[in-house]
Amino acid sequence: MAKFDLIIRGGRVATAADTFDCDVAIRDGRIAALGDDLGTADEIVDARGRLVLPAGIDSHVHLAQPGAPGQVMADDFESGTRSAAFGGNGTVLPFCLQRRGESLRAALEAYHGKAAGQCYVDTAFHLIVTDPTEAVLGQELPALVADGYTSFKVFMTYDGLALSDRQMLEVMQVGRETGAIVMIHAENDDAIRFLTDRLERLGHTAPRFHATSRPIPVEREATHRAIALSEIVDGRIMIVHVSNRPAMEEIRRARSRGLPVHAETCPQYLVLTEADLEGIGMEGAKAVCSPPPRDLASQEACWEGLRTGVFDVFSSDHCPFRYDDPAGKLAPRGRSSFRWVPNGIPGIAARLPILFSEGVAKGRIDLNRFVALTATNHAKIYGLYPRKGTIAVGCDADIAIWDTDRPTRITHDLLHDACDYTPYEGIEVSAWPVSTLVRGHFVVRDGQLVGRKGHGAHVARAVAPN
Ligand code: DUC
Ligand code: ZN
Ligand code: ZN
Repeated sequence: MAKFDLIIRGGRVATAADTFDCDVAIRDGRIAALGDDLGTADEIVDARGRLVLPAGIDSHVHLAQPGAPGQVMADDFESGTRSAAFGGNGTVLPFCLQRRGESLRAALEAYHGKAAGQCYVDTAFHLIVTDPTEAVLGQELPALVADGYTSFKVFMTYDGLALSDRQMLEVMQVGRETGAIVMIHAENDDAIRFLTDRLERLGHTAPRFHATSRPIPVEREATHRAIALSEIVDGRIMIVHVSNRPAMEEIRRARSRGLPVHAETCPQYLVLTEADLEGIGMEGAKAVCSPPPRDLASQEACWEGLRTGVFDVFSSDHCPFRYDDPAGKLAPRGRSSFRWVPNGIPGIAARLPILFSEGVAKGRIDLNRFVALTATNHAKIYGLYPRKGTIAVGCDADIAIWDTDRPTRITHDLLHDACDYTPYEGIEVSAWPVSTLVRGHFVVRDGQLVGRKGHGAHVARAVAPN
């Protein structure tokens, strides 16, 4: 009998700490040995000339999330996790949205129902808290943390989602007491409403005014306030989808005072700008997300933040809506104002090739930082480490095999999601994750889907150490 199930032979392996040439042996879904001459295996995969990296963990994705009336998210768990696998990811963390009046348990049951048997890669849910009742705060959240749902998201804007400062404090206090991390969508709701109403009165309704309605101070103020609230309860927070330098400065200042403030940025803030919201008719709606893409200086700031550690994680914020679809972006609710365009863009498959090509290949970040930003730090912060997020003996064999000499023009058909466009159409990348393994099984192999729908499992998470 062969010693191992699979050996990935001859590749260059990188973790968040080291880069080394070795073979990777897998048994029963886990990494069983690293080294040379590891012995026999049922299957040997030749990875010479390839990079062998921890599969990506994308800790910010929206799949099958209910939205405003008439809006339908393009990806369900099947198409979303399929696209994730084509983009080199082994685990994704989608949000489970509590609707007001609904219990979190009921919301979770519905999400598990949608995901069961549908996933190609592993999943773990964050909980979006929109209705922090006494029962939610006192009973449901602590019990759910104990069950392995160790992160909550709260919104400072959006009808039906936004919490008051008091409510944010209540949720953060539960985070403090249970060890869960609270993720924050930081934008000032009143300022957005004020600006949106004014723009509409002036007849400024084209998609490009989405950015005008959410300028940088809207994000900076809310980031500052979220940090101050977390300081009051001494809680650990993650500021998600940070788009610009002034917001980064708030985070940097908080860290320099020793506060446990984490931060995330996303591909749209590296390669898109406000100009992508322009275009004929509603074309710019394809780039409508919040916070909006900014300018070239903001892109540079975000690169600096990735390099210097302001950002712990780089996620896609995959939030897919079709464009030419009654439930999508073109004519939301039959109207053509940016106000009604569903906020969010797809990116689950494009995230890693973009960061690798623009970051590692162009010398902005090194390979080990790439691994930290795309896998290891997600696992550490969200309680999946050391089971996931690195290549070491005993870990789940979640691995992406990369061709780093593969000039590719991103087109929507490469991404295998259920959207009808990508905002990254036409971007040239130099590398692509050609194979993805989840717990030792190929999901994508040499660019072909070979995995079994249903192989992806839900993973209970620990509370991460401070
Ligand atoms: N916030 C997100 O996290 N995703 C998409 C839209 C939004 O506002
Ligand atoms: Zn958000
Ligand atoms: Zn999001």
